[in-house]
Amino acid sequence: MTATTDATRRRFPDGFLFGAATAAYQIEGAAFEGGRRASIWDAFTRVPGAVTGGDNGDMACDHYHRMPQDVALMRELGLQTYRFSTSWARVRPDGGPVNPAGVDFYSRLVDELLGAGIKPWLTLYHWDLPQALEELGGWTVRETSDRFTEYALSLHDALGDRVTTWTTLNEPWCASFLSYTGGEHAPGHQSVAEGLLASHHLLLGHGQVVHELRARDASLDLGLTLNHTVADPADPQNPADVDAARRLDGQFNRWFLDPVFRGSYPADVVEDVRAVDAAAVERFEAAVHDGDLEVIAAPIDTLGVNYYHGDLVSAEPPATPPVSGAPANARPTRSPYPAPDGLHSVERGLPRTAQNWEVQPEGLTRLLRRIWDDYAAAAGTVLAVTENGAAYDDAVTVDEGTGGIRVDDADRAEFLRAHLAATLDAADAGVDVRGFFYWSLLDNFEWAWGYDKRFGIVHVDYDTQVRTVKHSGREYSRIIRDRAL
Ligand code: PNW
Repeated sequence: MTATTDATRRRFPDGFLFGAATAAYQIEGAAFEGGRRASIWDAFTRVPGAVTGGDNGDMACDHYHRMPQDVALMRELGLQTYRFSTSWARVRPDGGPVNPAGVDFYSRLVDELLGAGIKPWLTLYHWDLPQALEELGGWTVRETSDRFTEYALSLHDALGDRVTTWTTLNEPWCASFLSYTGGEHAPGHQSVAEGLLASHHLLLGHGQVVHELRARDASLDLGLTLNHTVADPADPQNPADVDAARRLDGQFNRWFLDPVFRGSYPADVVEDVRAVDAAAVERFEAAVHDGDLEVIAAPIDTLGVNYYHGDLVSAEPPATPPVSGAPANARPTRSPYPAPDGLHSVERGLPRTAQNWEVQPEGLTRLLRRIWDDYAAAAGTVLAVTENGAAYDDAVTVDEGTGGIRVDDADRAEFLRAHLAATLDAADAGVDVRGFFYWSLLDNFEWAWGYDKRFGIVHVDYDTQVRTVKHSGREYSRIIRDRAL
């Protein structure tokens, strides 16, 4: 028996939704089946040194062929909602005409979920741009925003009668700066100007889709998901460190929050970037047409908040730099920040995950409170934690009794519990946060880290495709059943 009694347990608010998240390229496999064509990730995974182990998503978790069993597993876990993404390269291969087989897969997924009593939470863009569109300039060109809108509308044609929650973009910071400036993600470019242009065209596509879907059906729950950091100055008394924290917060958080909620890019960040690359800012400013920011600032119902960890930053390089949280792949990358000078991470002795990401649950409480106070409350937008999770080197043992395997991931269960508590702390402080999605349901293709890093509450054996619920999955199930910590 545990010491916790019913009276001391913390309950989640009525209506709070518990879920898990995945993304198409990370789990589906069947990369060239059912009419699907190449996405930028199919191309990028073939670039030598881009992904740990040379891994790719050709097979991944084979979810495309195992979807009904995977939904049955979600029902067994007691998930109330499932956040998944649709693959643009499956639905409109090459960015062109609709592929009926691709749409049909998502239609069957939605029916399967509804049949299991699980609410579908659909994300339109989780990074798998059709390679044919990349060859026309990808997100650096404005036309891609229009192609994105057509793609969204074709999915709404097919699923709009059954799917009510639509997220346009997952983490546009990753899809722009990590991909077109840092080069760590597809398409692997390393240009300040391209990162800026991509961020604008992603946001423009988001705004256009919100306008179009709203016009079709005013009852839809529309929004986007951003990833955030919590930037703290190493020495709060040192103005240079305080300024470094401002610049990191600006380039990571406010670059996306300000246009969506306030209809303008943060002027201080524009000037920071201009100081290091004036030509890039000129190209960006020319790409922002009159009226774009009104489109981008279309009111949204739900903001998805993805949180993994914060950053302690100093203006000067610290004596002992912390271990990097990026994969040590052979292909060189650069900083994803357009103005990276004087931004140095400082070690603060927090526990770390297998990716060297810090474990910092209280950061989630502060983040939710800050977004609520500074942006969402005034706009009438509610929040949901659309991703939070951790990679650990899971110890797999054979269960003598069943002959199956066991994964006793106490570290991940503790991570989950601590972040659920942090979410409740924010709710107690008055933040309207309506749900939590663990990342991820399944171990899967972890982008530049390949299959080397496992985030799942369900273990996947990549040789046999056998799924095994981990200890953390059983713990999550219990929490969902009790609606309490
Ligand atoms: C997010 N970074 O990705 C994504 O939405 C998921 O697809 C992914 O699997 C999950 O977090 C875990 O990584 C990120 O380098 C990938 O800062 C990399 C970074 C941030 C988010």
